[in-house]
Amino acid sequence: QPKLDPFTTLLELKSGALDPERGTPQVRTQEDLRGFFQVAPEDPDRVVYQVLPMPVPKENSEIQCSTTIIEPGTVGDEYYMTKGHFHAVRDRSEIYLGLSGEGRLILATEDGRYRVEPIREGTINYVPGGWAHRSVNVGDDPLVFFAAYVGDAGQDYATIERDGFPVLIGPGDDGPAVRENPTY
Ligand code: PAN
Ligand code: ZN
Repeated sequence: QPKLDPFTTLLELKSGALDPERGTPQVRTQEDLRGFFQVAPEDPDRVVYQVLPMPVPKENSEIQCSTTIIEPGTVGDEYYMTKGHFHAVRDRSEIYLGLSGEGRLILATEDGRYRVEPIREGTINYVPGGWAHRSVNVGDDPLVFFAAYVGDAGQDYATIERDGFPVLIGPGDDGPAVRENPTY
């Protein structure tokens, strides 16, 4: 017998809003990102990003999905970004679909290889298992994308909090600049 009933939710493509909301939005402030940016929060209560979930059981027979909305802004020399994570079950993969704004997706392996990919309206980023991933808003408007991933993937934030990513992205002379992370 099927475990779940079908459902339909309207995703507003520009804003990322879900109607009806299907779970409690997860709100991340500058304070929540302490230890992920290179410097301490400048305006601790300010919202950096929100994740609007469509929860299903966290099992590998299911597909988790959500929209992420990252506000424009910076802390120190870095653009607003997500914490970033490896999947707790390392080989679990994910797909991002860009909806609006301008962003970058930083991906990194545990042995230090990295890639920087674009996120904007219409991009589809494939995040293979084993690659940590962090999204960065490099534009002046909110960055919005939809994510779908294997249901039991889970998120390992601790490894990123300890080691960071090989590169950082912040404002440069000719737009967004990718710099080596001195503390990686
Ligand atoms: C995404 C992320 C979301 C927020 O749904 O969870 O963009 O980023 P952090 O989880 O790094 O705070 C995803 O990659 N899920 O696996
Ligand atoms: Zn993920």
